[in-house]
Amino acid sequence: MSDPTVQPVPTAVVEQVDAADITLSNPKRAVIALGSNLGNRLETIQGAIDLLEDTPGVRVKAVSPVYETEPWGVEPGTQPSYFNAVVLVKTTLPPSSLLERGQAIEEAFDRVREERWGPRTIDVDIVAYADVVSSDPLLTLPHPRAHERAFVLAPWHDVEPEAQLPGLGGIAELLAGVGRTGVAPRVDLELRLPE
Ligand code: A4P
Ligand code: MG
Repeated sequence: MSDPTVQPVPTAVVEQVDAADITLSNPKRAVIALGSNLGNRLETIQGAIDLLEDTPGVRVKAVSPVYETEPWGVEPGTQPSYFNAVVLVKTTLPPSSLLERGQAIEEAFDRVREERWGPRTIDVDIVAYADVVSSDPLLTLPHPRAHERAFVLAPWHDVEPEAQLPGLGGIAELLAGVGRTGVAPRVDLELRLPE
């Protein structure tokens, strides 16, 4: 007779682990840069963070301080200053879906694309996804200009000082190389980690 204290082993559950389960139990880390220079910049960046957290398969793990930064890539004095921040996420979404979600969040804040590097309510850039390196113009990883931008490196460094940009080295060294000109922490302002 069988021993009633021995529980049956749920073999079916063990055997049914498939590729989707493996992805779900193996989230990747990604670094997302947020920038805004139109409208209520702080509120918009917080709204984008909250929408990221609301995304199935995305968890926001860290939110950087806010920096006020001089517009990069345009004539001085022709655009309002930016607020920039960086968030660290864990995600089960593949890079392409994370990009799509970022673009949907830009749409939600009525982002208008009229010119490259034009002013915007919100820009959602994927700075890095795990250690993926890709030159695909639709999603270049790491972001092709992140390593030369203090407005990405400074807030990222605050939340993850030991981080590396895949293929490009430590962000502390990269930040030391570019310097902090035009990038000032707004210690009077704070972004929240979604609950
Ligand atoms: N794309 C390719 N790789 C990526 C990636 N890693 N993350 C493609 C996000 N998008 C990526 O982007 C254009 C296309 O880039 C997308 O369709 C996507 O498939 P966009 O957001 O439509 O246009 P954009 O942002 O005007 O162009 P671009 O070249 O991405 O601009 P950047 O480099 O993002 O620069 N100054 C300050 N102080 N702070 C800023 O935040 N941002 C910019 C925008 C310029 N100056 C700034 C700031
Ligand atoms: Mg962009």
